[in-house]
Amino acid sequence: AYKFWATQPVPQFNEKPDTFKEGPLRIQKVEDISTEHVGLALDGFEWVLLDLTNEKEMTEVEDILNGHYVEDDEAMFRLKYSSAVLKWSLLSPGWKKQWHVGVRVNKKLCAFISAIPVEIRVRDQVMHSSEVNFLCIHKKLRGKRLAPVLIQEITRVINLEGIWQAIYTGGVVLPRPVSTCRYYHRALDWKKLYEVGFSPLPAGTKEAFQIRKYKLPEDTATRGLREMQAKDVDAVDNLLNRYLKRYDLAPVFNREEIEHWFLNPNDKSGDKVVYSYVVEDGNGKITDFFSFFRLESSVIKSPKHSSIRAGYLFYYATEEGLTTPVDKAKLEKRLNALMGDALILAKRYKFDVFNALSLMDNALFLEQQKFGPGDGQLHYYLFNYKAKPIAGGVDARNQL
Ligand code: YNC
Ligand code: MG
Repeated sequence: AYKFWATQPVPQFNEKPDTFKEGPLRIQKVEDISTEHVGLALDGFEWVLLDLTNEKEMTEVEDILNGHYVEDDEAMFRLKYSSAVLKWSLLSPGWKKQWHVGVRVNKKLCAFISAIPVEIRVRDQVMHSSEVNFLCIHKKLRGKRLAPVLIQEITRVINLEGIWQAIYTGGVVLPRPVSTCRYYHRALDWKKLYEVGFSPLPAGTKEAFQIRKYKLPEDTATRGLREMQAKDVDAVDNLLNRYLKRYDLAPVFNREEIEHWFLNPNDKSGDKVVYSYVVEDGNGKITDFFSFFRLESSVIKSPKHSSIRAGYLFYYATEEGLTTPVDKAKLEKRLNALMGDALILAKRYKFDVFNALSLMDNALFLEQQKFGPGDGQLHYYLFNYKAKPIAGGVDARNQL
């Protein structure tokens, strides 16, 4: 098992994680990294770089992902990436064209893998790192050991930039998760979710009861809540980076990243990708922040609906979590107030469902806000960095 992963600088399953000495597994120099492509070993296949600022090439990436990317176990839904979402997630600060890697055969894009530069902190260690995502192989080319070749190629081009670590996630179990989260879902349009086969009708309940259960107020309740604006970037930068120190695994954002990840401009359709809110108190101080992003799923089998519009809880922060010591009851109350408002806003913006992972402080509100556990798990991995298991760690971008 794990013929490929056994050869990589990742902790293996036969090791005892509580004895891990934390740090890199392999030390290399840029001079030692090959400047030649990894061999493709398949006739007629060639490496290409995708220019995602070019509309035609962006469409090619959209097409391969929309046809062949992640599905649920029963193949009822498949994540659907608009160019606006892909621009947001792949053209983030410091992006490099060399990290948007494809394979073509007869000119047709048949595989893709990508990375963005990120700063990640594991406990006390802050690292210039990379986040690898959108590994995708055409359905007809599965099982041909192409994935390890793509992974080695992206490793090579990341290493050429002097970066030796990566964070990545997946639904599959590989050597060896540093953290594992569960997906939770909160119905906003229960009836539609029921019609597409996403939400069941629990035994002994009626449709009307379910619809009533998930009904939300029209208006938000938190005083001082408003949309985040450009003038809030410094305050959010400060608040969020302080709040993220609560966790053992977290990104460190710079100002430019705060702007990018939370103030993304509208796409052409006028439909925003990321929704960010702050709470401003009477003295003009930003005390709270939350955000969520939009990602559709194609409904593969329903005659009535073709897609689900999902909101994903992204980052949040509150001064209530930054007192010493933290008053758990106050934090819980505040997060419930904020998340209740996030749900109301998501409903207002016509989302069908609101998703969150069991990370950060989400355990404090998931149940109360009527989230239910999903089937899906998300495993977090670190490449070339051995770390003891981490609970509640976070890089929320990995939901993309
Ligand atoms: C996976 N998701 O175990 P062993 S997530 C990593 N991530 O290797 P083949 C995976 N490895 O077991 P196929 C993986 N899935 O022999 C499978 N593998 O050691 C391993 N699905 O290769 C697998 N996207 O080519 C096995 O497999 C080997 O043709 C088998 O292709 C797999 O983006 C895949 O779920 C996933 O498109 C591409 O099934 C294909 O089946 C597909 O025979 C639908 O591969 C879409 C999908 C994955 C989403 C994601 C994160 C990717 C992270 C990759 C690892 C990055 C490491 C860090 C590199 C940078 C380092 C620096 C610095
Ligand atoms: Mg393959």
